[in-house]
Amino acid sequence: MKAPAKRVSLTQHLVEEQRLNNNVPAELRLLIEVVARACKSISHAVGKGALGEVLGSTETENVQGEVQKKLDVLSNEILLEANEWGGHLAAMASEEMESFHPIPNRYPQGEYLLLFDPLDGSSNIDVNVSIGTIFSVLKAPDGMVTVTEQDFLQPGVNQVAAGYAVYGPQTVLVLTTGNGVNCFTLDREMGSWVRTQQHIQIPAETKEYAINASNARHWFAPVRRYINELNEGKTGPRGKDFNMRWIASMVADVHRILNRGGIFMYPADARDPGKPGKLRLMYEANPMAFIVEQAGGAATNGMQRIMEIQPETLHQRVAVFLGSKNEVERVTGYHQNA
Ligand code: P6P
Repeated sequence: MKAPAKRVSLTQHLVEEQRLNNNVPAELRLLIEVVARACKSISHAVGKGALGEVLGSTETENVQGEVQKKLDVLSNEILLEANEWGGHLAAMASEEMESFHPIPNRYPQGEYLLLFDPLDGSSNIDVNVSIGTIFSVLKAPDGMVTVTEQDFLQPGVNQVAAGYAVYGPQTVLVLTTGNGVNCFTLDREMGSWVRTQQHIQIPAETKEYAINASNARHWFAPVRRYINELNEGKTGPRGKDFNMRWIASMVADVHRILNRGGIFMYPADARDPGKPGKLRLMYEANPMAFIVEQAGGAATNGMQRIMEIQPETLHQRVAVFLGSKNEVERVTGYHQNA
């Protein structure tokens, strides 16, 4: 009888990464393991649903002016409490908090900055559709003593790690530390993350696209041209039919694209010409761009690589086109040549 494949845990994977690529020093390994443990706790809370009295909204709004779901607040608290004491972080920033969260004086300050969207896709919580956590890791600037917001404002190419968890039919954790993308599935019986996919590669070609089509009348010309060509299918310039998916949960849409190709788009549009898009650069677009590029895909704001954008504010928004390289390059070309 064939012996079962050896299961590799997240910890073993991180130790192997350090040995092979010297890109996961002990403090970073601790950081990633603490975040992964916090995602297990969030998955547990999410999984309770109505039984856990965690559904529904609070009476508060976050810095984005969005009504906070109870699970938004709980997930944020889980990540803050899990990461405060370990000595690996200098500070944290979250979609749910206006300013960054310094490590309390009673704990040692580390050399990393952690940014996260604690629960992405909140509008799906109460209807039992996949949601998730997105995180990005930067190194604090050399010589930094007291953290300021400016220390967070680094381009995405400076990320040393990025990942997301999807709380869906399975709970999975997708992670890059700069040497490819791996996926871990939560073994709920053992409470451990088990590596289930190695070096994921996004197909360069695809027949699937993701965009909120209800905004079509607001799109600018390059997006209208690109989507119209997809919708013309075999009879149009693309010469093949395309399919559309929109889960309204970035983690779920990106996970599908990572596994079978596709392009995810949240463009700027005429509703608010001064607003470059809905998604946030520092803790949604940058980590997802890092993961997608490490998986052989591409990620732009329509004009340039997302990871080369120099941030100006912690919660700034950005247009997002990411996924299968050939499609992202095509729609980016339409913008650049508009
Ligand atoms: P819309 C969730 O609120 C989110 O930030 C992303 O996860 C998702 O892709 C997008 O917004 C959905 O936006 O406008 O379609 O509801």
